[in-house]
This record gives sequence, structure tokens and C-alpha cells, in this order.
Amino acid sequence: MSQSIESVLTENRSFAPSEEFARAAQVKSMAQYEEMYRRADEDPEGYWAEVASELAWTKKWSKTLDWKLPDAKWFVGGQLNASVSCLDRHVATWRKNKAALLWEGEPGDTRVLTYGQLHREVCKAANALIALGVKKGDFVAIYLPMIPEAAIAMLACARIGAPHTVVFGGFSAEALGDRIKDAKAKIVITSDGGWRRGAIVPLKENVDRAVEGTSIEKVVVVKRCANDVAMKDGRDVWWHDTVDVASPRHEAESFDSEHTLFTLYTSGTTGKPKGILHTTGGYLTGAYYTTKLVFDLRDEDIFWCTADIGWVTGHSYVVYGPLANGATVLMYEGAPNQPGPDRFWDIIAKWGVTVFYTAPTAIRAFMRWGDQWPAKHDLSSLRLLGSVGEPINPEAWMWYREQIGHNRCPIVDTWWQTETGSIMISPLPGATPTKPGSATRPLPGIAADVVHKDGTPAKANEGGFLVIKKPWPSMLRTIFGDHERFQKTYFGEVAGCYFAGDGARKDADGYFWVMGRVDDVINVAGHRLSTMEVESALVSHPKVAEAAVVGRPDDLKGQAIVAFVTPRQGVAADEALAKVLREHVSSQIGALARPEEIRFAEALPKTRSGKIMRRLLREVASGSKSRGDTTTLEDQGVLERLAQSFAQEE
Ligand code: 7RM
Repeated sequence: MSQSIESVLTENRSFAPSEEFARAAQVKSMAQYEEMYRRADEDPEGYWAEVASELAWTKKWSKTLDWKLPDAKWFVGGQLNASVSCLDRHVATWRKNKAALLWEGEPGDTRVLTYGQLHREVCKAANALIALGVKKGDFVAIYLPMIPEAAIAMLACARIGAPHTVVFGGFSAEALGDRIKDAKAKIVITSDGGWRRGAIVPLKENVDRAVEGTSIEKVVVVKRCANDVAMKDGRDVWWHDTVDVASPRHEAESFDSEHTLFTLYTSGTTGKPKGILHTTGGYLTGAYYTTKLVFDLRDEDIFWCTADIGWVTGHSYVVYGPLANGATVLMYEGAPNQPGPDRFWDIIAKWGVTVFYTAPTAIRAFMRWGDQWPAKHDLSSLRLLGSVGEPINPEAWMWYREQIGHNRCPIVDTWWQTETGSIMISPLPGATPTKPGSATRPLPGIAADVVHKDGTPAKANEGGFLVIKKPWPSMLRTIFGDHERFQKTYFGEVAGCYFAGDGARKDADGYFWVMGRVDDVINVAGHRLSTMEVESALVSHPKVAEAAVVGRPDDLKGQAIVAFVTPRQGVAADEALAKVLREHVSSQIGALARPEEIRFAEALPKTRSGKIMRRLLREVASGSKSRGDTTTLEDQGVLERLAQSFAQEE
């Protein structure tokens, strides 16, 4: 949700960490933060080398950073295995018998895996993948619900040097197929289904449709729902038939620091999602470091990040970051309101969750469901709360603090992206005084700033582009298969800087207020989508001549999708067509992309050079009072007059 300038400037409440919290924290004061920031700024390579050396390397790097904009290589010549840093090194200590994974399924079934057990399962899965023909460098697609096998599969891939490409289970067969094709994946790991709001998500059926005509040779199927699924002879194998019989012993090979750990698809400004590529040493350093600093994890903690592993938040803060720290993570399979609106609070009380990390869209839903739901449960185990995915509005921030944190838990509002790999801007819970709605200051080592297009710094409270001026270890290395797009998108906008695509301002205290995207990316319930992606889905329908998609502010989801559609000649523009088109988008991309509203127009407003005037459509869609407040799109005359007045302005 983007915030108005007014709400930002009048927002002067501030909450300092309690002395009690600060005393035990990793970073205990702003003075300590400033000192760390200064050290990292003066000697970034020395700083990051120190952090990286806390991982398990089998060969030390010869050069910390090789930087030729836009190409970064971190810990050059170093060798490691990500799964060893996450598992083997803990198994060699008392943590062998510590819980690594606490899991709860939506129906209420539970599983607990110690580090020792998780290590065994990962070794078995690694051996099984090798037996299926997966080699170092082969891409493995993972399309699973939130079950332990999802983490096991990711770590098994990492263990054998096979990059994973996790696809969120809410994506359609079509979207899965596109990603499999782009990554040229050899194997896909899925399940007979997953539980969501009491129903089974038909993952295997989607896979069957997605893999037609692709490079996929094998489909590994986890049995989750005791669901009848068709198994194709010679292609499909059960996880339990292959993994359960594999040897639990696997000697991990070390890989180059810059070996690809994974690609993860995310939406950009075009219709084609980008395969964001991360490498082993740098990514793991970032995930490890930020988990330690921002979530201040201790051995007694139970850390619950509610993100699905299909998103980068799930990669970094369900799997790699917490496990690299030897922490205990909780994983939940299903919906937050199944069977009732208090499922999350029930889970927190039942397992004794201490650190809880979720998205503003979820917090706003909880607010709407009512204070009685969290009040029913004992939330006294919580000591720290986190937020991620979109700007958090101050109202939701205050509700989170009062109703969930009982005015006792610090809140860390963490700004970062799929591309950054790990958290970039966030309070440190024992040090940073927080202001509701601000992600506060960049982490030590992160040279974030707000600048104008020409790279000059914006003044206090002046809006500008959020950029990062120096390389950091967990930065993306490329867009898979399109290095030129990588260069243009991230390093072609503001000279010399990484451009994040977000607008922001810094206040007089140097606190960052992220305002939201400045490109054609929209954020719907914390899910990142491109307007062009939804437009492509719409125009692929035979009854559509043209479509333009914009985001409109939405109290719950942050943004809602509004599609302006011009039907083909002779096609009736009615509610029935709107319904068909909404379903069509859902089947092309996934339910998360289904337009909230479809508005029909005889023609779309365009500039003389033929560009759709999105700004005008955004104003129309949000019913802006400043102009066009009585506009209905069916009134083409009004739209044309509006377009003219916009054209005069430009
Ligand atoms: C982690 C994640 C990235 C986009 C990013 C922003 C928005 C994320 C915050 C935020 C304001 C935050 N990766 N965003 N976190 N905006 N405050 N704390 O979400 O690649 O899926 O999305 O999300 O616009 O560019 S993502």
C-alpha cells in the first residue's frame, strides 16, 4: 500500500527498544550500529569477508570481491556446499539432536525433524536425485506445498550442485510450464496435492499439463494427500519409492562460491517473468548475516516465517538463513483462516513461537477479522515481530504492535527483494528506534540511498529512487538467459547504482520510507506481478482485442488489479464475459492474478505515439477525486477528453 506524503510527514511516533531486549541482542545500541555501518562502509571487503568466514568453507577464497559493474563475483576461488553450512556442521555438534524443523499441516498433522534427521533426509534425497540422473548444473523444478519435503528437496539440490527453481504452488500449469521451459529443467518434484482451506490443490495435475513438450525427463511425486493421481510409466516416480530406499550417507562435494544455487522467477515490467539467479557463497552469506542480525536468533528461539517457499522470503527465511544459523524453524502448510481466523495464533501458542515474520496484507486481514481472535490465545512466547513484502501502513503497524506484540515486542519492517537475496533495510531490534511505517535504516554493509534520476541524492523528505550504491554479497548475478536485460533493468536507470524499482524518501533522521514501485510492477497481497503479464493473459483470449491493466489502492491487498478491456468486434461486453476473462487470467497465471474488476471500453486512451496512458487509467481505476470522478469508462467521450487534458500536461 503506498502511503500519502501527509501520513508520512505527520508520522512522528517512535518506539525505542526496551533495555531488557537490548541487553541480550546481537546489536545493542545505535552507537554500535553506527560503528558497524562505518566499518563496513570503510572496508566493505574486509567486513563481508569476516561475515562469510562464519560459513563452512572447504577452500578459502583468494579474492573477496571482483566487481566490474554490473558483474559481481564474491569470495572468488572459495569453495563450499550450502547444505553443509545448513546441516552437516550443526550435526557435528550438540545441535544434532536439536529440532531443525517443526511442521504443522493444515489438517493438524505434525512432524518434527532434528538436524540429524533433516540431514539424513537431505542425504537420501540427494542420492535419489543422482540415481535419477541429475548432475551438477542440471536445473530441478520444485512445485510443492509447504511440507518438509519442500525444504528437503531444496537442500538436496544444493547438496549436489543442481540449481533449484521453486515455483509457488498457487501458480497455474501454464505459468509452471513457462518457468520449466525457461530454466530447461530436467526434473520436477511435486506432490499428489497440498491442503488449502480444506481442499486439495491439484499440483500433480498441473504438472502433467505443464511438462508437455518440455525438457522434463522425470517427475518425482511426494504422497501428501492420499489422493488418487495418474502416474505416467517411465516418467513419474514416487518420492517414497526413490528417496526412502536411498542411502542416508552422502559425501558432499564443494562447489565454487559463484556456482548457481538457484533461480527464482519474479515479475518485471514486461510480460515475461525474470529468472533471478543467485549463487552459493554470496547468497548464503547474505541470508545467514541478515537472519542473525535482524531476527537476533538464539538457540532457544522458534522462528516462524509464514512465507511460502515459492517466494524469496521462503528461500531466505524459512530455509537457508535460519538453518545456516542452526535455528529452529516452524513451517505451516495451509491457510491462516482454516479452520478459523485464529489458526496462526493457535500455532504460535501451541509451539511457543518466539519470532514471527509475516506480510502487511496478512496483518490487515487479521485486523479485519477482529481482536477477539488473537486475544483467545497465549502469545506471551513472542519476543520479536517482522513484516515484509510491501509498505506497512502505520495503522496496521500499530495494530500488530498492540494486539500481537502486546506493546512488548519490537517490530522489524524489512525492505528487500527477490533480486537483493536478503534483507537490505531494517531496524535492528535491540538498537533501532522504530517509526510505524518506516523500514528505518540500511543494514551495515548496505549502501542504500534515495537519489534523483541523475544520481544526485534527494534532500530530506524529498521523493526519489531507491538505489544501492555498492555491491553486496547476496545480490542477483543475472537474469537467467538474458544478461542484457539484467544490465538494463538494474544498472541502466541510475548511473553506477543498482536501481530497485521502488520510490522512497529519507526523513531528517535518515529513515527510509518506501513508497512502492515506480514501474509497471504491482503488489497484490504481497505478491509481485507485472501489469503486462496480466495484459498478455487477457489478450490471449479470443474475445479480447486489447487490454490495459493497472493497480488500484486496496485496503486489504495493498493493490487490486483493474483491467480495462476492449472486446473484439461483435462481442458483447457483459458480466458473463468479465467472469470468463477473470477465470482465463487465473488459469493462465494463477488465482493471485485474477482481476478484481474488469471495465470495458470501446478504445483505450493512448498517447500520439501509441502508448497506453496508464497514469490516466490508474486515476480512473482508483476513482481519483481530482479529476474524472464521475467517469464511467463506458462513456468514451469523457475518457477521450481526459486523455486530451493529460496529453496537454505531458
Ligand atoms: C521480499 C519481497 C519486492 C518488492 C519491493 C517493494 C516491496 C518488500 C517491503 C516492500 C516496502 C517493505 N521480494 N517490498 N518489502 N515495500 N516495505 N518492507 O517481497 O521481490 O517479491 O518484492 O516488494 O516494492 O521492490 S519481492
